[in-house]
Amino acid sequence: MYEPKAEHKFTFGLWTVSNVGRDPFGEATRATLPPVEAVRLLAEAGAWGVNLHDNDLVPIDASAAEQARIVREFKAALAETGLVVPMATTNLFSDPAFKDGAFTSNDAAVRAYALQKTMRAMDLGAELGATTYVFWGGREGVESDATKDPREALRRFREALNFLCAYSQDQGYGYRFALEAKPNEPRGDIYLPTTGAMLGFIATLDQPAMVGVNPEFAHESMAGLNFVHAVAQALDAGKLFHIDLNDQNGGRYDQDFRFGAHNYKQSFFLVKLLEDAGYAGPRHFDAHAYRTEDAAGVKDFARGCIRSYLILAEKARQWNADPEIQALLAEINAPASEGDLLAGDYSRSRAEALKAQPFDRARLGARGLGYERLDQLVFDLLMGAR
Ligand code: GCO
Ligand code: MN
Ligand code: MN
Repeated sequence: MYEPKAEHKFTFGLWTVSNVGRDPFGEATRATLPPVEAVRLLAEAGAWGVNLHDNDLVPIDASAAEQARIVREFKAALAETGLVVPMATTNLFSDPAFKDGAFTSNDAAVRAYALQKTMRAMDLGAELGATTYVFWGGREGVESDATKDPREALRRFREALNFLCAYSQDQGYGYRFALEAKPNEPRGDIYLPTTGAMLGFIATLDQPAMVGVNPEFAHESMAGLNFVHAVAQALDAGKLFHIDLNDQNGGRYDQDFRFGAHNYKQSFFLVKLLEDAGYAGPRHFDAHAYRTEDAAGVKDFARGCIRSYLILAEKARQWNADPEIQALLAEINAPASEGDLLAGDYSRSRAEALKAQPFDRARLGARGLGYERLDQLVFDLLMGAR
């Protein structure tokens, strides 16, 4: 019942299962997992695909010959396991060159290097078959606004994306870009901190149709926002090109927990939203195992992400088929006793009729909505008491 299928498009970043458990206070707790082994682990865990930053696969200082060998071995592992690479991205945050940003750095040479590194990473991604290219501007921010004019930063970021859209077209790569927002960490403040901000920014680009978003559960949660609403807005705008699934306990450090680890209820409504909307893109997990885990725990983590999603998808099906729940929903959305006053487009006569319509305000305000009963049914359903 909870078997992953290709149609679910479950993917993981190479960096997720290869995370060695290092944090700002402590060293690695696990051995580095070579990319080829990560692919095998993901295949065993039931993944459909694997995504990567350029340097997850090819070290930043690798020679051309080393790159060729690494890519050859990686492709062999993909062929052996059947995994695909639907998404690629650039590491524009680890190297000290990017300490003050990549595309928004004050240093024009850093900005140029960021463009070069991204074009090369796009070449690599295209070679591996990726069709989505993610932009997460982890270092695109400040600790102090004394250091950078935020309007100038937006202008620089826009110029870089316009250039790279044109590069993708010029090369015939057919990429769709997906912008990933995060409010902070590693910078004190990161520009364009939410999915909503990204959606507004996309409209200012040369080729907005090529660009969408990659919302992440943890990131919207860190900003204190409702992730389900952010994803709904992206869907509504036709811009949900990719999604980063994980979990997070409120506005803490970026926890990147296993999907379903913390927010059962929001995760349920998220899965229900994606399933009901017929979202056809990859269901990508951007999370990592607790620092306490060894290699076996990492596999438990990957299996857990997939299993939690599938269990919640099954719960969403139950919700949609439950007569009591559906009756309550029908009641909530029942037509007004005055008849359908909202049908049709604007016309002067409709406006006049609506202005003249008497409303029993007291009755509207006094009516109980039954939401307590409905919301308790969510709990009952999720806890298996239904
Ligand atoms: C983070 C981000 C990253 C990005 C990744 C791909 O908070 O570290 O979520 O994991 O998703 O760099 O762009
Ligand atoms: Mn993250
Ligand atoms: Mn992410």
